[in-house]
Amino acid sequence: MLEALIWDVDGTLAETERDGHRVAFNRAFVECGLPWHWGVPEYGRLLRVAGGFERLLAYMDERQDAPPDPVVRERLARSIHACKNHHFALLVEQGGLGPRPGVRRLIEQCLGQGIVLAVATTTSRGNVEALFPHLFGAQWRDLFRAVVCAEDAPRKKPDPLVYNLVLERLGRTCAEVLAMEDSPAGLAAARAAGVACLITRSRYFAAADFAGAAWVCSDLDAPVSVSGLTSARVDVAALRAIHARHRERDSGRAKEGGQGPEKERPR
Ligand code: XBP
Ligand code: MG
Repeated sequence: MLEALIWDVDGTLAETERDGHRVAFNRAFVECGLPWHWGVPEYGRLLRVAGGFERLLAYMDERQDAPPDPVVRERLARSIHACKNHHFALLVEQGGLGPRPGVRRLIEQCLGQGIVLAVATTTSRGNVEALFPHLFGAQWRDLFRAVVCAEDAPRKKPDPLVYNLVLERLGRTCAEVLAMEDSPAGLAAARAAGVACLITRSRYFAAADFAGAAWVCSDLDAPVSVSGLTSARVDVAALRAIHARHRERDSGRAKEGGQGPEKERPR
């Protein structure tokens, strides 16, 4: 039985990467006096690394002009990252990073039908606190039973830590919840925690392979047809049907002893 929905943030609740974090990183490079710049395609490549701090370290590994000393490198990454998050908050204030289609509607429908909501994100807590008032209003904290961020879960996605912490705080088992994600790392983290995962493709992962997802769609306002249920968009009934079918398949695979990769679900 579906009891809770766990939301990823970046790319799932809002398209924050290309015009948010990426722009903020570039402004931080300028402010820190660094001749670095992340264009749209390069940032898409760097997004394979979850976590802005880890992404900076991975980038420095590629740069001849990065400090050779690992301690100096880490200190530099921390100061760039803090500066970046300051610029991200300013960008959020300027507007333009609104919720993705269907997000507000589905959140209201879930709350109205007793589905508990939570957040499992790799992003820094400060970014959630900057973004969420603009997505959900000043009372956003009332919407989510648990909000687990980078500071709570230092091992970033695809590590399942963030999902396991949310399950613990909700007091729920992995069989009772559904994750909403946009990236392969997010899908892998949810699946490693035993959680069924619905994918809403974000810009940077429009063509990614999401084998193992319970459902893949372009966004939450896309039609759903699953187990005899058809719906004009992803609503609570669709979530329940997607979750139930995935649990049946998961238990079926467990009985056969196989973990064979599933075919990606059609839109
Ligand atoms: C996506 C990430 C984050 C953001 C940047 O998080 O990987 O690192 O790109 O945020 P999500 P930070 O799990 O919400 O998709 O710089 O704070 O890490
Ligand atoms: Mg994401």
